[in-house]
Amino acid sequence: MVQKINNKKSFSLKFDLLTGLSPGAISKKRLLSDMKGMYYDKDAYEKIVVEKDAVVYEFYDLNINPNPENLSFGTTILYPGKVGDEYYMTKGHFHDELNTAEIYYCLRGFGYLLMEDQQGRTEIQEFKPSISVYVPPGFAHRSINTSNDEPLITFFVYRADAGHDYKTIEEKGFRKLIIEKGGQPTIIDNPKWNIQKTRR
Ligand code: M6P
Ligand code: ZN
Repeated sequence: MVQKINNKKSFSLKFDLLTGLSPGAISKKRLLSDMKGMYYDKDAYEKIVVEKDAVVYEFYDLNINPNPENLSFGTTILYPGKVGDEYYMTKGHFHDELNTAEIYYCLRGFGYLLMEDQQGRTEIQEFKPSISVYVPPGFAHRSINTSNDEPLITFFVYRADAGHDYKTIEEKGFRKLIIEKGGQPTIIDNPKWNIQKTRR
């Protein structure tokens, strides 16, 4: 287990502006096979995942001590691609500490941050280079890469004890999806939004 970074010592860490990768840390990778059930077009998913279990995104968890006075940060590199007409995206999550915010800063690429609170309110902000996005406390959040040929690279910061609650999103998904329609990113209602299960 990598030793948790304590609060006591400063440190610097490079994140490459073009690739988002850090020579000083090991990224966590999410492959297509980690995204089962996350895409609305199940047939397209089943077909593509057996052809090539591609890396959809990778991100850094620096193992910062999860206490409220600490901040966790890093980059997410979301690669270009689609499952059917749905763009590559992160899984999306609420925070275990629900009322904690998150900040994103887009270094490269184009896409959106899809957000949804427990009352079903949806907020969507555009990512493009130099844009920062504020995720209010209480909102689940998912990055979506709408470029066909370059990664969406964002830098994120959140309270180190926030934690990640994937359950609600894995069970129900987001109410809205962003798909490619007529060659353009298009927001649609999620045809598979699952209202049977209890909320978190
Ligand atoms: C962002 C941050 C991380 C998150 C990562 C991957 O970079 O919000 O906390 O882990 O995206 O997204 P997810 O956890 O939803 O797979
Ligand atoms: Zn988060």
